[in-house]
Amino acid sequence: MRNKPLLSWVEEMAKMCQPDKIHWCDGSVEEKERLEEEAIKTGELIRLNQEKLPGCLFHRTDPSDVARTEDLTFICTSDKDSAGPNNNWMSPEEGYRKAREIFAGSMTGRTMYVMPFSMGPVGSPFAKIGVQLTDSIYVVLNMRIMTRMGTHVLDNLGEWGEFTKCLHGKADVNPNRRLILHFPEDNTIWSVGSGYGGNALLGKKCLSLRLASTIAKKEGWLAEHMLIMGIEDPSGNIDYIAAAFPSACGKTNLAMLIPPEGLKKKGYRIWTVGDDIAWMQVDSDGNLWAINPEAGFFGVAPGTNSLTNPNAMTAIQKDTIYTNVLLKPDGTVWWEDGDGAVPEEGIDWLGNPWKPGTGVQAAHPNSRFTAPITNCPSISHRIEHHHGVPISAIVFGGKRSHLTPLVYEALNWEHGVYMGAIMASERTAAQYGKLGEVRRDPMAMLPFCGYNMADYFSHWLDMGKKMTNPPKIFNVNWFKRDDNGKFLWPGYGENLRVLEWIIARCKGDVEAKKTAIGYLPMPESLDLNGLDLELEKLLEINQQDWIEETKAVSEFFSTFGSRLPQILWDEHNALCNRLKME
Ligand code: TSX
Ligand code: MN
Repeated sequence: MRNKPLLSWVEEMAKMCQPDKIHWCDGSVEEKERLEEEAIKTGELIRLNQEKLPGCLFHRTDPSDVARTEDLTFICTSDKDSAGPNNNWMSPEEGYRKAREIFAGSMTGRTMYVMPFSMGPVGSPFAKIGVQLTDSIYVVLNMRIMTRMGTHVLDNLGEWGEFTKCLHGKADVNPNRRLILHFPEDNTIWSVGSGYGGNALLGKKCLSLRLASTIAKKEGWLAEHMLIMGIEDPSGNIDYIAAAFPSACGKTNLAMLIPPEGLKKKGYRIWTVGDDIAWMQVDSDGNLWAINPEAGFFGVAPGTNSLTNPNAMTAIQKDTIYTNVLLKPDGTVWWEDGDGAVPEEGIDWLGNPWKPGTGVQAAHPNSRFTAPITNCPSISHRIEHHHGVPISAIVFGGKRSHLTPLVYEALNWEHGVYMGAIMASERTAAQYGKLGEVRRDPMAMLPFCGYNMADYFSHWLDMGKKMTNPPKIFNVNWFKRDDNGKFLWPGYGENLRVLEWIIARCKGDVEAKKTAIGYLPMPESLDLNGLDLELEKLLEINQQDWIEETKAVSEFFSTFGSRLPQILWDEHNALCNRLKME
């Protein structure tokens, strides 16, 4: 190890946390096996049935530590306004002081692990290096799946290479002594008091979205909460799309979509590049290129089954870490809306004996699997490409039971940015809050944009000017319902029919109908072979509903004050006028 700033930082952090030992992770299989043994001995991990689930492990988090804690997540910048109304803010001095009190001596009797990791293929011009310190073996084993981790990253870092300083400690896992702090001015993340994925795997939301979005604005690229997938057409050509949806809209399912029989026969195939995060840069060809900075899936288990996502089910049969699911007597796992019959008994996510029909959840609704992307049958062969994949279309979406049509296309880049900025989704029963309540979530980045979202919108507008061949922008809604509450669209694999239209639009192969909200498909240009559905309703635009929506958008935009780019207000007023003229 030759990187002196890294050595002195590790020394300084160890002085504060007081671990008994410091272990530099090399990322090897031997190291993984040693750590597994150790964690199994202490009960931190349970080895699952190795015949049925080879290489798989099981973990329960503390019951008070099962999800990201947005109220304890802060952006620590010298200037409060640069964090924006979309973030909690703390001054860097206060952040360091409060967290230092919790970190001080918190690793006594434990080992501090030093993990060098790369977000993106090691050595890629897109990639960023981080070093995470943690006192949790569970976190080390998860990071080993989710990132490229080990000695080869140190070699790439060299003597003076820059890295994000990521400090994580479980301390006493007390919600009152929990802080997730981002210091963009110091390229530093401090997370203490939680062992849960989104709070503790610092390469994911903290680095790859909150810090990276700030860096991306400075450097002129995009760090987005998007899946990336390739759509191979019958001629063998692959078009790539990047898509952003709020949580619980099936992003992972879409990224691993299996074509329905008719389109499979036509010759369509899907290639998964990523299911959560996209880093996108303009290349010298004037196109937007994207990589997935991650190396694994940290997916929600409940609802994942062989009908909703067969590729994910295959991916999690080996070398997977399961968190907060039901443990069956045979050493396998189960969750609500999973595969197989409801088990007759098991141990629930709280560690208590469980039987069906008692009204008790078997798995926590936010229970997870951590699986290497290389396990996924639909993995893209471009996953290690240093320049990523060229993006033909950007797709936004949300759960809207009535308002937005199945699909529509932006009139141009600025209008597309407006479409992303007004994104919203309805809450479902699984989530807290009022049922059916509409929640704004621009570009699905509300909890993940590391700076003032008004400036983020400006950045998106600027990015459009840098591209000679920008992706076309679309909005989809798989969740439109009829007056009886029945879904109008079958969803899942059938969504490929919509993606086929999107790609055809990108190529200029089909005409579309210009409406007040954007371009809509001509009914005959969608391949609906074998489907029996009410297309008019799916493509309907209700003028009165849209006028109501524009009022809600005005209110939302106003929360950003004068910092909101005028161009978005111009787009907004233009939409209002088009709606009045209909
Ligand atoms: O993930 C989903 N997708 C994307 C798939 C590629 N889900 C699951 C909910 C979000 C986690 C969906 N649910 C989708 C969808 O496209 N669509 C729906 C709604 C729906 C649910 C059940 C049916 C149809 C639509 N069942 C029948 O039509 C029989
Ligand atoms: Mn996500």
